[in-house]
Amino acid sequence: MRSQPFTYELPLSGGLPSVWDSHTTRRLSSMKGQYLDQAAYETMLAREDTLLYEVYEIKRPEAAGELLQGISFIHPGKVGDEYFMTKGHFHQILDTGEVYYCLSGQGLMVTETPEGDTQVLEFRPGRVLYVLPRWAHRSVNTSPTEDLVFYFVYPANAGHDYGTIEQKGFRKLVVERDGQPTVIDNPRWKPG
Ligand code: M6P
Ligand code: ZN
Repeated sequence: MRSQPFTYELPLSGGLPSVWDSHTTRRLSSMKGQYLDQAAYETMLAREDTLLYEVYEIKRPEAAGELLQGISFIHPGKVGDEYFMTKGHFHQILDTGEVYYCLSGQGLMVTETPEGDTQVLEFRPGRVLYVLPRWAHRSVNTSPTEDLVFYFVYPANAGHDYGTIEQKGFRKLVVERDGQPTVIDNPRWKPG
């Protein structure tokens, strides 16, 4: 791990960073129960365990004061009418935020608090999205053809809490309606 201040390149066009330490890939099989159209999910999975998104990260100690950063590529596609998206998470240390900088593509970020406030932010190249502490976040690629590519940075000790979202999902979903990305209430979301 680097022990001196360092630099690296992030292509503004959305290409690979010039350095990274870990490359995480997430496939359809890791999203069980997350997509609304379960039949479409099963049919698609039976055909192929499609690659949905990839994260390149610069390793840092998971210590207070350090910042974790990297670049994510969400590939284009849909499961039924619902666009490819990240699992989404709260931070384990709930009171920690995150900054995203969109490099290329188009998409939406679905966010919500444990109390049920929701907010959907739009990714555009050159736009910063600031996720407040306490807000769960999921990134959705709404382009039919292009990757959604963004840089992210968050406190290295924040951790990922996936459990709540895996069990309950997000309150809002992003689906295609009449050819347009549309935010709908998650019909399967239940309080408690
Ligand atoms: C962003 C960051 C990462 C996160 C990744 C994928 O790049 O928030 O910390 O891991 O998205 O999202 P998820 O972990 O929810 O699958
Ligand atoms: Zn996060």
